[in-house]
Amino acid sequence: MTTRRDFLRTCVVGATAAGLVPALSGCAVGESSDQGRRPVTVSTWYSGLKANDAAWPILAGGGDPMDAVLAGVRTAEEDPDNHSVGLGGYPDRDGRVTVDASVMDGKGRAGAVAGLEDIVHAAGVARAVMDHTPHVMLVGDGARRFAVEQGFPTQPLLTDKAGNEWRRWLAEDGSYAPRPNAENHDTIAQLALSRDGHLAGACTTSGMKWKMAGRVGDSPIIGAALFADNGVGACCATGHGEAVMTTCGSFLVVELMRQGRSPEDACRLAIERIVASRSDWKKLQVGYLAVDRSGRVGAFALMPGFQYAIHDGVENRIVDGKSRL
Ligand code: SD4
Repeated sequence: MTTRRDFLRTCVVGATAAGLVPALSGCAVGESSDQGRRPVTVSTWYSGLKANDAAWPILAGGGDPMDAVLAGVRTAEEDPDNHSVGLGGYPDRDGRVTVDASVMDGKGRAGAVAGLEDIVHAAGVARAVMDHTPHVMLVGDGARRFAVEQGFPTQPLLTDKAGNEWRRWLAEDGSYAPRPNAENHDTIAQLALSRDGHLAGACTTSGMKWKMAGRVGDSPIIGAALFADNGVGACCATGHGEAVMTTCGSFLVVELMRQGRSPEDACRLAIERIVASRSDWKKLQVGYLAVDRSGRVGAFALMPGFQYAIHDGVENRIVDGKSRL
């Protein structure tokens, strides 16, 4: 089985032909310049490659970066082999799959759902909350009813494979003790920056494996797993949601960028905040991924193993994030 760790793909795309390669401008990811800004999209984990591929044509064609990230994260939501997102997600300790998602754009608009059941495209429902309600977040049955009203199809999210693993866990252990580490996270969060400087992000997850019924993590919390501000940049998070929530992680990263920190440095400092606040930090994984308004990308994680994908029009590639440990 190919894992995200033993695989590094470089996909040269035909962006030159499409006239979309500002590579020619000389402004590479990692440099800061508003002039010659080029579109870029970044996504967490190995599944980010597919998400970036889905998002790129929209971004490159001058489309809305919100449409781009929703097309991107949808690929993970629909993938039954991704057990951290949407269809095929691991259930809670009672055997129910509940999903959380959020979206935010750089103009301060946001939507979210939490504890949603039977809907694959949770991030799409989050967007509908943003676009069609006066609210930011809907949860549980209210979120499900709203999704159905909005025309989202319903289907069971628990697959045979995930259900069998859950039953095995019940038989062998059954105690509630989340053991987050670098290998059981695949939540997808994606950010996109358009050529004209608009940011958008989406985050979607089935949350922690065998979580307590009713547990909601960071993914649908604006400012925790996702934050965007066109004047500064955007950040998203994956990993141990409780550590992200209690440090307002993505908001913190954006505020640090506002103070002049590079995306990587801002992510590193937000990771330091977790280290300072939790004595158990060596047992946790959290990864932050950020892009600033000029297209610079940076990331930082608590422990090794955090990967993310960058698509900048020249290539779509996996990058190993730096980490504290
Ligand atoms: C959560 N942050 O529910 C999510 C889990 C995660 O990769 O990111 N998994 O806490």
